[in-house]
Amino acid sequence: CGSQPSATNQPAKDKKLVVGFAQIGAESEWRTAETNSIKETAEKLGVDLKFSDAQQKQENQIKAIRSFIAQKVDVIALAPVVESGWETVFKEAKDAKIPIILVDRGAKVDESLYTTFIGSDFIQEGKNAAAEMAKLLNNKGNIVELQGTVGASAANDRKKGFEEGLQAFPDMKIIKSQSGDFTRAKGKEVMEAFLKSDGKNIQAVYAHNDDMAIGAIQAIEEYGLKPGVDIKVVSIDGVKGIFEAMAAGKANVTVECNPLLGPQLFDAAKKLAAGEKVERWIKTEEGIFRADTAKEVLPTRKY
Ligand code: GYE
Repeated sequence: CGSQPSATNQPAKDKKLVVGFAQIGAESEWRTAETNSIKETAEKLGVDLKFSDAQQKQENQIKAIRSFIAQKVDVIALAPVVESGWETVFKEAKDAKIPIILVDRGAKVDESLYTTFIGSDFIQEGKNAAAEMAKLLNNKGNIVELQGTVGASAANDRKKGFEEGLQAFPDMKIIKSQSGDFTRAKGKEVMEAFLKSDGKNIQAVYAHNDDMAIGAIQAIEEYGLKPGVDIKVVSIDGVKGIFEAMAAGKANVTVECNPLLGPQLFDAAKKLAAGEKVERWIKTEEGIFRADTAKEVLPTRKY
């Protein structure tokens, strides 16, 4: 007796890190790339990843978080589908002493309820999109906006940043703005409605992600106009699909938003599990890509 090995006897450093990740769903090329990055990195590092797909529903993400708490994971990560409504479940995780990491989208909660946000500056992305739009339109024209998921930080802040950017250009106006839920199908549907009601008056479309822009491009073509020429197209993400559209002259600019967050996520999770501190906001370097270099850049894109 006494020599029986037990998990609790093992030194902490040999224990596998257990991370629960509550993903939003698979609404875009971007999100699929992020999911792949997280799964591949976990596998490579030997992390025990508990992955849950919420199919765009906050209630499913909340259920997943509660199940991670019940399973006593080391760290909980999530991409909050919307910004609000997290207070209660985050407190439950805090009471269970499980650190929370926000991945790619923000949450409006007391800062003590999560450890870090890993992701992009959406306001800056919106500002960059506005500056690019101004160049394409020679500072003048009517823009329609395809917003992301209602209530998502990525939609709220990309809208805010773009509007702030437009303040310097009084002759550029957003004449219509509606959510396309970050998907191609909805982006197309909303763009069709915009074109139907005011097609002759639209000089440009600003889409909060590339997928909706790709949907809008189809709508513009079906309407009989040339996307990228008659109606300029500016969007955010930098997925391969938009590089293909830019190379074909159908889209003009994409503002990059990096989805390959697996390495940063597990680096932070490891530190937190070891009781170390991490930065409140872990940012990534991101560029702006225009149609003129799309062909040449496309083969180097990783997502
Ligand atoms: O831009 C969009 C996705 O949260 C930053 O969500 C992310 C956004 C991304 O569906 O394509």
